[in-house]
Amino acid sequence: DNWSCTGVRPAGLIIRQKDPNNLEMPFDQLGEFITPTELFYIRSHFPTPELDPVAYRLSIGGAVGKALRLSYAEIRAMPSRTRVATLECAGNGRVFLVPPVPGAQWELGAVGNAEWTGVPLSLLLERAGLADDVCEIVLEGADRGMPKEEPKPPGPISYARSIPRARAMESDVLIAYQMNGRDLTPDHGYPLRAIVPGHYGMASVKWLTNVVATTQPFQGYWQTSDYGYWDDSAGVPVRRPLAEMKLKSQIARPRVYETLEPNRSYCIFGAAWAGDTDVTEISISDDGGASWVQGEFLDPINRHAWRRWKYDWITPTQPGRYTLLARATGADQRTQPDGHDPNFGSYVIDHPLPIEVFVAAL
Ligand code: MTE
Ligand code: MO
Repeated sequence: DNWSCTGVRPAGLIIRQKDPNNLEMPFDQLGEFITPTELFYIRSHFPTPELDPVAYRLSIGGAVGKALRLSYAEIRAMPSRTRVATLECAGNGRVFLVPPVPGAQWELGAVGNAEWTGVPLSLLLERAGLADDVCEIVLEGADRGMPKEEPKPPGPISYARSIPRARAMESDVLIAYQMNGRDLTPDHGYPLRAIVPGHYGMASVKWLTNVVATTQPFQGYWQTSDYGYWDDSAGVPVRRPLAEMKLKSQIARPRVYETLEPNRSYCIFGAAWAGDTDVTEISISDDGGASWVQGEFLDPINRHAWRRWKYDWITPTQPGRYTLLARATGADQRTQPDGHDPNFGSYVIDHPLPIEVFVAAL
């Protein structure tokens, strides 16, 4: 009956778009710390490319001393690192925005936490030798097509994103070939993908074929038109690329419109994460934010990985509708904002998302 903390987990994903594959995890199936690969959301702009690992080459070029072309076997023979990182799509939670905005109507499940194994990108960049004036590293995938939104480029383009040079040189940025101890699945980027821990998912380029060192900020479609926001902190709005995931928490159980027995114990269960700070506190409200209580974490702090949390709730005795909220606080004492910032358009839905439930009459 009360399965909220037991981790019962029927497998399966929800289709948001059939082709290309855009599927989300039913977030009420949150269980273990590591999201099983078969439950991990898939977000692809174009059909999954079929890449032959024998013919496959990864090019490292641009403003480097010595351009490299590496085979899959060569990459796999290099020193590797394994780390856990949470990936969240910048549009996760979009269905909660009122009025509705265009784009895949993600509920809570365009987020997951996996263990990634691969070669630190810094190792490859050190081998290639970055020119002094390199400011960014562009990551390009093998998938190509016409983007959906205006302004459209003159012809098909490959999916590409950049990260700042300093970030690219951090040892936790991986050219990954394994997810949860197995070779990447085709939808998750086989044979190789980037993993940029702490950044929204769009930075973790799948089917990675080109790494390009640039001396100018990259102006690609998914860096400027899409996955960008308006920064008006200087008084004049400036378009900037999305980067670090914002502090956020989500309730996995109960589910939206779940009906609960009155005056019973119920384990409210969820997860919280952040891109550039550690999550240190979790607060829960059962009255739409009028009052808050502290929940407890089930996972220790582990930079760039989420922390699952719970709160042992006694459901109200009064029947009716209740709005549950969860709000995380970071090590820097920041908390989630009250509402969505329109400067982020249809992205960065980082305010506490209301989960409405019903308490039945006795
Ligand atoms: N990489 C390529 N080549 N093509 C893509 O469409 N989508 C990005 C990113 N990497 C994408 C990509 C986005 S928007 C997200 S949220 C993550 O991949 C999703 O990774 P996943 O499908 O493994 O969950
Ligand atoms: Mo995304």
